[in-house]
Amino acid sequence: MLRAISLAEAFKYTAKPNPVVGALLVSKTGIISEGSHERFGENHAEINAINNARKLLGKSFNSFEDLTLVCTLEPCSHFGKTGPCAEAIAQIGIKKVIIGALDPNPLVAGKGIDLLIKNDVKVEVGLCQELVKEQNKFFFFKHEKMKPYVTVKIASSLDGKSHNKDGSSTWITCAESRNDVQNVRALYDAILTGGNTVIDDNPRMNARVNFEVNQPKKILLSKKNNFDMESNFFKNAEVTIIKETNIAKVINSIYELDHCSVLVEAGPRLVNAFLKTGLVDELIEYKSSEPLGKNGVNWFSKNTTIENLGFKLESTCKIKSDVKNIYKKC
Ligand code: AOF
Ligand code: ZN
Repeated sequence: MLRAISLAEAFKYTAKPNPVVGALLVSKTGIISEGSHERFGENHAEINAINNARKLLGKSFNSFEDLTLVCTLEPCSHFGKTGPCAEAIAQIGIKKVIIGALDPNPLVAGKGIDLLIKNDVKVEVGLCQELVKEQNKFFFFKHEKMKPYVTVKIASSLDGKSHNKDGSSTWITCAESRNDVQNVRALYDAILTGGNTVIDDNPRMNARVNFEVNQPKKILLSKKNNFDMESNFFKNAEVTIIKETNIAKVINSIYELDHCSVLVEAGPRLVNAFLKTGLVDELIEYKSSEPLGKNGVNWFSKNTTIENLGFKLESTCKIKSDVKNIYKKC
C-alpha cells in the first residue's frame, strides 16, 4: 500500500481535481505491475495497472484470479470520464482487492465495494487509510464538509500593509516568495480574485512552474461587465464570473463547480469579506521585512489580527528576507 501511495503522489499536480490514486497487481512472489491515475480525464489507476500487467505478461495472460489488486482508493462504480473500475476488476477475474480508503464521492461511496463483493471478490478496506486521506486532503474535505477547502493568501509589508494608497505599483515581497506562490497556486483547483484586482494589476493568476500542471480554473468575483477580455486574467485557463455578493453563496457556487479547493488572492476588501464568513480554512501570509509606511493601505482594521479572526499559526519559515506564515482555522 505504501508503494501504491508513493506512485500516486507523483501526479498530485495533474490528476486534480480528481484524487491521486495508485494501484498494484501482486502475486505470491511480488509486484507484477503498477498503475496510477496520471491525469484528470484519463485512465484510472486500476485500469493502468491491469493494462501494464498485460503488456508485461502478454495479451494471452489470463490468470488474474491468482493476483491481488492493491489500490489506495475504492475502485469506482460509475461511468464518468471513464468506465467503472470495479466492473473491469470483477470481469477480468481478480479474486482479491485490498483498498486503502473508501471513496467519499457520493457517486461511488461504497458502491464500488458492493459491486466487487456481489461478484465474489474478497475485499479488505482501511489499510493506511489516514495516509490516503492526507494525500487527498482537498478531495476528502470537499466531499465530507460539502464545501471546497478555502485558502486566503496575502502578501504583507512589515507594518501590515497591502499596497500603496496612490495606486503606484510596488512589490511587497521578494522574488523568491513570489515564486513560492506559483507552487502554492499549482496545488489548487481554482484561484479567485475580484474585479478591481483584475483591472488595476492585470494579473495572470496561473501557476508558472517548471513541471506539468492541470492549471487552476479562474474565478472572477465582480458585478462589473466591462472587463477587457484581452487582459491577462482571461488567458490560459477557463474563467467563471460570479456576480453574487454573499460570500457564503459564492463558496457554495465554487463547490457546485466541482472544485475541491480555492485560493483567494485579492485586495483587503474582498479578503476581509471572506475572512468574516468564518468559512476560510487556511490563511497564508508572506510578510516582508520592510515597512510600506503611511502611503500604504492596511490589510486589516486597527484592532483586527489574524489570531482574533479565528486562526492559529501552524507553521512558519523564512524565504530569503521574507517570512511565510501558514495559519489554520481554529
Ligand atoms: C478509481 N480509480 O484512479 C480514481 C478514482 O471522471 P472520472 O471517470 O475520472 O471519475 C472521477 C471520480 O472517480 C473521482 O471523483 C473519484 O470519485 C474517482 N476516482 N477512482 O476507481 C482512480 N482516480
Ligand atoms: Zn475508476
